[in-house]
Amino acid sequence: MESKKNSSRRDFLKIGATATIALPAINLISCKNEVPAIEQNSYTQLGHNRKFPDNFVWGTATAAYQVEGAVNEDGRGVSIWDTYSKIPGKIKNNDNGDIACDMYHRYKEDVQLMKSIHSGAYRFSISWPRVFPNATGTPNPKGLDFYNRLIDELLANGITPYATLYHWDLPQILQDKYGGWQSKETSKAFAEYAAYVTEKISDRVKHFFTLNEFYSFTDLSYGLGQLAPGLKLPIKEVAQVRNNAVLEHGMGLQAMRQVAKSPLEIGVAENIVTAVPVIETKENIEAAKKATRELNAGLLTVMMEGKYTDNYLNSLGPDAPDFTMEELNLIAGPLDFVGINVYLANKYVQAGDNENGFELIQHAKHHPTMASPWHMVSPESLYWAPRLVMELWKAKEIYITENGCGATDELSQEGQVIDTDRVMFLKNYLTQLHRATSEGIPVTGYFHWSLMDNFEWIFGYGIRFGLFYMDYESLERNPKLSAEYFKKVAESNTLL
Ligand code: GBH
Repeated sequence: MESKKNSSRRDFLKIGATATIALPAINLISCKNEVPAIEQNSYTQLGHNRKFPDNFVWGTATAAYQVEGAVNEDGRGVSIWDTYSKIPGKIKNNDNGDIACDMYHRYKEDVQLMKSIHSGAYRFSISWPRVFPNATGTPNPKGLDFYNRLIDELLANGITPYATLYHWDLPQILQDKYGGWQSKETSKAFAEYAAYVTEKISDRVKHFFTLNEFYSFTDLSYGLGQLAPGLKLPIKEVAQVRNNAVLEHGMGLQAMRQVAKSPLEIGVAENIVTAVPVIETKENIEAAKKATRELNAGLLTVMMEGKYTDNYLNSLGPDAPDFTMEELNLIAGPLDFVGINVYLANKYVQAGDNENGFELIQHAKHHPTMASPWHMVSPESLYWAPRLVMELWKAKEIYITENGCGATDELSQEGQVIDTDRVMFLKNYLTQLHRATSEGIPVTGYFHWSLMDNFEWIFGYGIRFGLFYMDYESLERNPKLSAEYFKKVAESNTLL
């Protein structure tokens, strides 16, 4: 018989077969409203339409090195992140991705987690050194098999796979032989790998991202020394690394189209430098547009326009990269959509009485941040980033390929994670996304970063980005309150 105590608990979050968390009797959390009740909430009464467009894609995202673990299994080669994370002092607590979430073995359970929160799409990345342990040459069939199993499992559960071909885990051999992205040899190798994977999986996967976050794996990795391989090269070399990275994207794109089994949708997943008008006047909006173009000149702008801006080349002067017209044409190969990772307003902007027509404004000293020190709270970024991409480059289809926040979540003794910070974050950011879609800005889908807590690069396992809490000892996954929030939004396709 159910004890009185249990039956008085007013709610259970039923998320997946493995995870049911009981909520306390007190009315702390309003998750009782079933979906139809949404129609009666105060916003609809006020006449606001809180629906997202029909067929809006609600998904979750992860990346290979951050979740898979199994780094020495089935013939996987070494990546620069294996090497870098083993250098003492580089990663908080000297954590590494050897085990991570062990998704390599637990992917079936994880697909059920997705299903349980109505994540209708899943953005994952393919580990290049799993598929080609030596970067090129003879593929390792067991490596690709893992992705075949994962894709089949997703499709069997009605979840659309979105594959990213590169999320920073460069085969170490390319770093050793050519200095990684310092050489166009790496761009060529990527095209070979991208074509191979596309040929093998494009019978089932229709959406691809070439590379994730150019700025991170170029500037932050080769210029500022923060991410693997941790180099601090002079600006001329960094500008060349950027050029090689966008070239790699272009070469990959071309190679992928040639081998595709059916028409594919291919795009990028770029952490656009987001400029937000500090006060939304006409002049400041115009300024934010100009700033967006210049702040992304070496990466997204050249991919969209097929040329570097005059400002970019002039400001680099003798440090400008070597490139040819033919390369520029490849770099600007047509995309089916633009994917942007949006976490924050990197810069606030106002109109400026200067040559550029804009001024960048520093964030105030105590501008609030989420748990990651870089993560300035700025929900308007999720409106302005897609709006300016649409206005600047006439993008017809835009995906938010990542958005989310880190927190120092804790599992209570009752097995709950009440992450009010993440729920607050999501409500505010999604309000701005809704503003965008209701104005007709063509955002097709939203991928939450991340499905579950994982290896947060140099921050190790200390900062958690998941909708599911990971117990790194038992590898048990537990839904957080934010998982419930995501689920309700996704299943009703409505802002809550
Ligand atoms: C994304 O990067 C990544 O694609 C993803 O893998 C990652 O887990 C997720 O976001 C959360 O971070 O503190 O000055 O060294 C988001 C963009 C670029 C933000 C690198 C953090 C480090 C800044 N990131 N940046 S710093």
